[in-house]
Amino acid sequence: MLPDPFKKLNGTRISTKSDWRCRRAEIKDLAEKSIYGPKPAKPASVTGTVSSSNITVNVTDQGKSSSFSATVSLPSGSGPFPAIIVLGGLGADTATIKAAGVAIISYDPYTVGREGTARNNKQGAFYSIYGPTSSTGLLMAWSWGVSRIIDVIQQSGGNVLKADATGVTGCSRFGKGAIVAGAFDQRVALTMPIESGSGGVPILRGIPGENGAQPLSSAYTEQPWLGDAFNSYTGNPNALPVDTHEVVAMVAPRGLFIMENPAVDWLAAKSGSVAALGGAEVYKALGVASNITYWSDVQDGTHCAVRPEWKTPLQQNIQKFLLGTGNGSGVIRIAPSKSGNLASWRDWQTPTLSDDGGSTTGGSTAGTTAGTTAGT
Ligand code: MCU
Repeated sequence: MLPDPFKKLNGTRISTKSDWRCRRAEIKDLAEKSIYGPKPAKPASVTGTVSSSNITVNVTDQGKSSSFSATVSLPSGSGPFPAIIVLGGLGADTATIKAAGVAIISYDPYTVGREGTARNNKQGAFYSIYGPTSSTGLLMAWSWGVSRIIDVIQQSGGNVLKADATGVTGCSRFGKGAIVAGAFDQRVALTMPIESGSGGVPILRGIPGENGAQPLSSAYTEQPWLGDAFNSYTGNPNALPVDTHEVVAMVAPRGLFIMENPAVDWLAAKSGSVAALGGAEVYKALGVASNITYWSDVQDGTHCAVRPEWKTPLQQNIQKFLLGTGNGSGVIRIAPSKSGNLASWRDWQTPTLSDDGGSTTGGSTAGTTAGTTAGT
């Protein structure tokens, strides 16, 4: 059974919308401790520059420094522009994004957390500061890099890129990074993981029972994506104090567009649908069901293909959460071949949360940056 996202550690269930902020902080803590490893608090110093072609980031924390950069590609027209941070360059429909008037920030996550290293010798700009034996996995290191890019954009004065309209996307291993980046920084206005597979959106409890899905032990060992602490759960995800439906829910009330591929069993789209449906219950309880879209009903089975089915929902999500020009409703469109059943995974029901004047549930992009995880 999936943990009850509405039940606090003290055993009581939340009753108001603004209670979600406290519960989200609990989920954040549990997810760091058991799945991803800790995300350090905002560093002592972050500096950098934003130009029409480049973003530089310099970080100092705990007496150590490191730097990385990302490239910028502006759409036509005059700025400042919203921007989408594309992790790793795979799968993103950059033509549609730019045609919508949104800049692309091409971010190479490997500069911040390299692959191909042993767990006790992690490398990259994150580990130069927090140490090669840090227990934090690459996905969280990559997400820390996203947060530092947003720090620099916010400090830049907003002439080139808008400070309050940043999205994040990526496919495959970078889809795993995209959901973590959006869940762990409340300043991300639109989160769009693509075909993220095991260790990404799909419920961890569902993967052992899903035909052909990448086993948890494989996701743990293939690269140090997940935190070292996840080692004790690869054979027993039922012991986890959280699951990814709650990571999905951490994005609420902000924009979330999950894309999955039903043709490749390895990608665990059935467990992905359960994570989305479970997380959508939190969106519903907060009164923002229309802010989450899940779409796995696609024709082309090529991993990380740019797909025609996703073009319109991509445009609608951009309009609603980055441009502030649209109010499209969310869509849940699950491929029949990879359709999970939330009812068989939960023994909790979704409460009616009362309004209490809290700011946790801001409708689109406005008002959603407040939260205990902002800026970390
Ligand atoms: C879905 O993401 C991964 C998958 O977890 C790996 O097993 C496989 O090697 O690579 C996928 C990927 O990142 O493809 C680009």
